[in-house]
Amino acid sequence: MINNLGFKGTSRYQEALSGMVGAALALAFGELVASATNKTTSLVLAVGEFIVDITPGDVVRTSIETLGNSQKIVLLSSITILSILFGGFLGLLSQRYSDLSYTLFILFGVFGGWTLNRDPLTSTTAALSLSAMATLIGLSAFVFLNNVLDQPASTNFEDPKHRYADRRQFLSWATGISVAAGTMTGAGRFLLKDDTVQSIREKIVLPTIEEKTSLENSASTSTDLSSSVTTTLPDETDFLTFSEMNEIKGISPYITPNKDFYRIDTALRVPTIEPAEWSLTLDGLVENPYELSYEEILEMDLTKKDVTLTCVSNEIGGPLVGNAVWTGIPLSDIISRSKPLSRAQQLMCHSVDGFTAGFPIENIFDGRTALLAVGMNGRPLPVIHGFPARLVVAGLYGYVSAVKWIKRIELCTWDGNDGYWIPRGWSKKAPIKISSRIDVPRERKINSGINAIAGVAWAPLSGVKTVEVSFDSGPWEECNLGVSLSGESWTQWAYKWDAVPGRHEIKVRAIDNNGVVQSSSIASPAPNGAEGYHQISVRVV
Ligand SMILES: Nc1nc2c(c(=O)[nH]1)N[C@H]1C(S)=C(S)[C@@H](COP(=O)(O)O)O[C@H]1N2
Ligand SMILES: [Mo]
Repeated sequence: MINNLGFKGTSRYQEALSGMVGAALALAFGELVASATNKTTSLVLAVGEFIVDITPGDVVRTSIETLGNSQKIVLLSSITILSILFGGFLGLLSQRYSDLSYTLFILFGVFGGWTLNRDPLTSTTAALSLSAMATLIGLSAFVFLNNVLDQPASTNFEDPKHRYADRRQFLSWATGISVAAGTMTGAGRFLLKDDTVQSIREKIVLPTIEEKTSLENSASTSTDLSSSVTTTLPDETDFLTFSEMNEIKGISPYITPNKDFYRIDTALRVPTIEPAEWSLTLDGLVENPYELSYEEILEMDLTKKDVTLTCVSNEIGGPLVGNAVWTGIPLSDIISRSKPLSRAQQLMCHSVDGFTAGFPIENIFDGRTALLAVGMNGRPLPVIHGFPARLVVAGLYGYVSAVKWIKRIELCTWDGNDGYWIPRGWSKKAPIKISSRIDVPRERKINSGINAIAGVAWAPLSGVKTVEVSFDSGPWEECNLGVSLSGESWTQWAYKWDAVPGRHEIKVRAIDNNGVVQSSSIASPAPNGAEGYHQISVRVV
């Protein structure tokens, strides 16, 4: 506003501030309602989901597939900051074109509501009411602060003291509303309903399952291996026991503890599902569509299998792989009961969060482990790993099979039915490639003399037959292997190396039980998994 002496009565930053505070309040209200009710996603998250969805797969394929927690935080903070900056722009605009700026503010709210309505976990009613209320509250604060700004502080414009008084009043309102916004966001975090599901989960006791072999005892000594076993102990003597292998400092334990298991998903908000309100639907090209409740699943014939799960985005030597004991129902049982039509080719699996993945129906009848899993390492699935139920299919990358928070299995054809990642540039079929990783030594500087070189290797479904290491591009030398309970899980390996001073390059490769040697060509993760040998360089002193 221009006063009669030609001075601006307010500074630019104050003008911007009114819009920023309005936007912040609207977002904060969204956070509060989302956390307190668990019936809707927050506005910031909904916009984040929209951005993740529209980002072209071939541009940032890998970074989105492996959208890590830190990237999620960066995304959500950027949205928050940009929205508040946009509010600032509207604030500046409002000084000249107030109607236009208020209209844009409302349109911004409509956009938020629209993204919210796309979110599979939010009902249309919830999306509409939350966005309408957030917009109204934000806009009211915006208009109100503008009015405070516009109030002539005094008729005596020459007295600077009065202008300060005016500004002080505005600032205290702006601060007050910002504090309210902060409190709302904080209170929302405090109220988060996730705890309910977490405590329900903690009370669940999975039915005990018949132990199958004697391997169990040797296995359970050093890690929490409450596993069942699919094969017998190999009789070759160069196999080391679990405890011997796990004694090597720094090697990945044979069973990855739940807390260390890698996590990959597109979920900006982890779905929290109460088992009593959940069911799994089987439908599509079937004669007998039906539903299963959590309770019914626990009463069925549960089995335990150890299966290595890995992400297609895992780089050579990367951390996105783990081996766990999964408790669940064979998918073959569940699918047979639905009586698939002969036209059915693919199992399209849907998560409550909208994620989908599809894989060949043959894979559940070809003898491999393919489970509707409810347990991980003897405990109900952790919430981030898919509670109450997920799929685990041996030998297939996670993005085509391992759907977490599953709610529906739809039988369909290959044509015209693609899982989430397929249009984003990843292959439709994705068997896990033979791979090996060096875990030890973790340090890049080691002492000369006897050192352990050790790690893990996996080659589903046939299993790892041999692991070899090569020093400074010299001949391949055979390593000792740890016991692997089946071809579906990884194998620990170790090599006793008499290190001589100097710089050395060490690389590793695996050979599977069919004699297939791990590929030496270099391939990046997209479109169907990385290839190449993991190599480290150490300095021996
Ligand atoms: N609902 C849902 N399930 C999902 C995904 C996802 O984004 N959403 N990602 C898949 C991918 S790409 C992988 S590698 C595995 C990872 O499972 P984890 O997080 O339990 O290790 O989950 C799969 N299941
Ligand atoms: Mo993945």
